[in-house]
Amino acid sequence: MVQVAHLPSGITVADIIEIVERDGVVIIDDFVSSSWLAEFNSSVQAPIEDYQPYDYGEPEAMEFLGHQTVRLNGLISKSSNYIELMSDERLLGVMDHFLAPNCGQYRLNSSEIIEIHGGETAQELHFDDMIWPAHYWAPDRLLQFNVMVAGTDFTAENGATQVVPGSHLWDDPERVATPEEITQAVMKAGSAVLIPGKTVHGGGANTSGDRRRAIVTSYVLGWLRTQENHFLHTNLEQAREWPERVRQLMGYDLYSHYDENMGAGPLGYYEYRSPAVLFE
Ligand SMILES: O=C(O)CCC(=O)C(=O)O
Ligand SMILES: [Fe+2]
Repeated sequence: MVQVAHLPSGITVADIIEIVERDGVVIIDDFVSSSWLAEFNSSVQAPIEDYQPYDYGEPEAMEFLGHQTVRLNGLISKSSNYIELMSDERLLGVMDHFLAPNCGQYRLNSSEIIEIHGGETAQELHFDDMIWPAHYWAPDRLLQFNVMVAGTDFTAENGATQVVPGSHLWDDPERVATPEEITQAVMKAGSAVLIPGKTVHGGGANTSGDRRRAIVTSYVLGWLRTQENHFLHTNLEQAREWPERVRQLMGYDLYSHYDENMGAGPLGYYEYRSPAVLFE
């Protein structure tokens, strides 16, 4: 049976890259410490309990985003230790390899809680790059890269992400995975599954009733619009407290990148200058 490879937490960035290039997915066991996870989980518990189910409008959107699934954004404003996760050196090393060649400066695409509750059905299998037309213009260029840390154990019964190893290399965007090609990212709380934007995946069905919490961090090419509007989830006072690298990842900077293969920018002006002037 097809399975997702597991790597231990002390692994090098080069080893992570090798497996992601081969399989299009990898799990890193014990990616965050239990103390980090306990602190994060306690910070987001209240917003999760306050969550009001939202009518996303179209039935297809409801089906995709889930009828029994809590979805929240803006994690940097919900938990003070989220900064450590989004700027984790191992993750940035992986993004330097997979995203930087297509942009120069990648940034945070979205930060999400996806908590699947009992009775949720399996999400339609998909790949995340499909949301930008640029995927169809240049299908071989990676646009986005998703990292899901397990906030609770991910089990086959509580909705562990379904994933199709090898699908990142498929030529045919219409190809449908056979049941034998699909597996699940079963992992312990604190582990992480890495899923780049061309790999076919989807949330699993929750038949156990135990909540399945994912802490999602995704990165995107710096010249694409981010899925989450970070500027509405944060403000300048908060941004002044962040390290410069975090401000850049959050989009409080000027995007500008020119080399012999690619030019893009400047994008994201503040009064014709870099937003960096606000932090001097
Ligand atoms: O919750 C999951 O396991 C995956 C969710 C997902 O892929 C998505 O919403 O795009
Ligand atoms: Fe997805």
